[in-house]
Amino acid sequence: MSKLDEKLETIYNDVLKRNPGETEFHQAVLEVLESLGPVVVKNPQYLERKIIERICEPERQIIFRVPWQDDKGNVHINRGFRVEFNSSLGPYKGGLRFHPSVYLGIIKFLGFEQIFKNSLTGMPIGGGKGGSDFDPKGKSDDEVMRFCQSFMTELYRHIGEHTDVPAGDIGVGGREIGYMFGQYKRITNRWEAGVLTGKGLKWGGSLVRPDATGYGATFFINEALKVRKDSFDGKTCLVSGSGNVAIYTIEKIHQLGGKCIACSDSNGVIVDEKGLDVELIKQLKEVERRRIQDYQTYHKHAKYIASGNIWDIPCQVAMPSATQNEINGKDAMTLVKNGCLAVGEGANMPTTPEGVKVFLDAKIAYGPGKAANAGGVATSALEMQQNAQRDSWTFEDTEVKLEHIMQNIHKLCYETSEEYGAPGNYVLGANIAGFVKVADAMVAHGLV
Ligand code: NDP
Ligand code: 2IT
Repeated sequence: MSKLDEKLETIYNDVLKRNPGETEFHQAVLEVLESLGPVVVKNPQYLERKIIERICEPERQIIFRVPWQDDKGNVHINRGFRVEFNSSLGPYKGGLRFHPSVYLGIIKFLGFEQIFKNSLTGMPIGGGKGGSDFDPKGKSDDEVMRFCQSFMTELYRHIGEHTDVPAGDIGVGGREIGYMFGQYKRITNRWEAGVLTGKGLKWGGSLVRPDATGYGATFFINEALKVRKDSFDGKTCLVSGSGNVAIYTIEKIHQLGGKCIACSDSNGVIVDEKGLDVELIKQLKEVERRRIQDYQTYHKHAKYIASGNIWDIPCQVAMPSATQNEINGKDAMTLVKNGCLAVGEGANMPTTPEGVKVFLDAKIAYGPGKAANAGGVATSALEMQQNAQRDSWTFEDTEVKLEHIMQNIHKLCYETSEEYGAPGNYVLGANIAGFVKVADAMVAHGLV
C-alpha cells in the first residue's frame, strides 16, 4: 500500500532493517515519508544531505533499570526510556508515558511524531519522549512516589531546562510530575522550574496546561469546521478515553455548543444521551481515580457498555483521545457511514493507516494528532516561558495564546495542503510544514 517514491522507499526499508519489531515506529515513519515525495523533488538538498535518514535516527536513546518496592516490601523491576530524538529547534521536549504496553517501539513512534508536532507549534522545542512499562493502575500513592523517585534517580542526569524537558502523557499527570520534580530538586540541589512541565500551580505550573490538549484539539476542529462554514453548535460528539485529554475535550466541546454523548476507558463505554456530565467525570477520574463505569451510579439513565466499541455510536464529530490505533479501517467506515463530518485526534496516532485512508477518501475534516493535539506541548512551552520570566499569567491570557497557536497551526497546515495541491488534507499539510522547518534548521546546523 506504500505510495513512496524510489529514494524514500530505500530510506524506509533501511528504517525497517535498523529497527526490527518496532511496528508503531515503522507506522509513524511511513506516514510522514508518504507525504514527503513532492518536498524532496522541490528541495533535492534534503536527500543529498541525508536529512530524512538523520531525522529517522534518534540523537540519543537511553534505556535504564527502575527498581522499586511495593507497600509489602516486594521488589519490582521496570524498564525506563528516554529517547532524545531531535534538538534542531530547541531542547528535547515531550511527555513520559507509564503504561504496561510501553517498549522502545512505542516511545520511538511518540518521539518521532513529537518532532513535527513541536515544529508546528512555532515554539522553540525539539522532540523527545520517554516512559516506562510501569502500570500505575491499582498502585498506592506511596508506590507511585517510590517508582517516580527511582525513575528520576536515573533520568535526572539526562535532562535540564536547556537540554531535555519531560512532561506528562498516559499514566503521568500532576501527581507523578510532582514526585519527579521533588526528586530532581533533591538530587541536583537546584530549584529549576523549567526542567519539567505540567507542574502544580503553586510551584511553577501554568494555568491552562491541564486543559490544553483537549481544548487545543477542539479549537483545531472548530477552525476546520469554520472552513466548511460550519461549527460545533448542536453537533453530537464522541470522545474516547476518560483521562486528561478526553475530559478537557468534552468540556470545550460543550462550551462551543456541541453535545458529547459518550466516552470510554479500556473496560467499556459510557453513553449519556443527555450529554456527559463533565464535572462528575473530573471527580471520578481526577480526584477519586475510579473507572468510568461508576458514572452510572450517579446518572441512572446513562448506559454502560462493557467492552463496547464507541465508534459504533452515530456522531457528527469524533475525537479519539485514548491511545494509538484505536480506530481501525472498519471503525472509520462506520463513522463515515453514520454521518461523521470531522475527526480530531487528541491522542497520538489513534487511527490506523487503513482508517486514515477512509477519512481522506471521504474528504471529511480530519485533523491528525501531530497538528490537532499540539496544544498540550505548546502550552508546556508557554509554561517554560513563564518559568524563564519567573512570572505566571492569568487563565484568560493563557487560553487566548493557546487558541491563537491552534489557529496558526490550522492555517499553516491548510495553506501547506493547498500549496501542495490537496486543499484540506491536513495529513499532508502537517507532515510537510512540520518537516520543512526541522529540515531547514538541520541544514543550517551542518552535519551533526
Ligand atoms: P490519561 O492517562 O490521562 O488517560 C488515558 C485514557 O485513555 C484512559 O481513559 C485510558 O483508559 C485510555 N487508554 C489508555 N490506553 C488504552 C488502551 N491501550 N486501550 C484502551 N484505552 C486506553 O492519558 P492522556 O489523556 O494524557 O493521553 C491520552 C492520549 O492523548 C494519548 O494518546 C497521549 O499520547 C495523547 N496526548 C496527551 C497529551 C497530554 O498533554 N497529556 C498531549 C498530546 C497527546 P484506562 O484507564 O482504562 O487505561
Ligand atoms: O504527546 C504530547 O504532546 C504530550 N504528551 C505532551 C508533551 C509535553 O511536553 O507537554
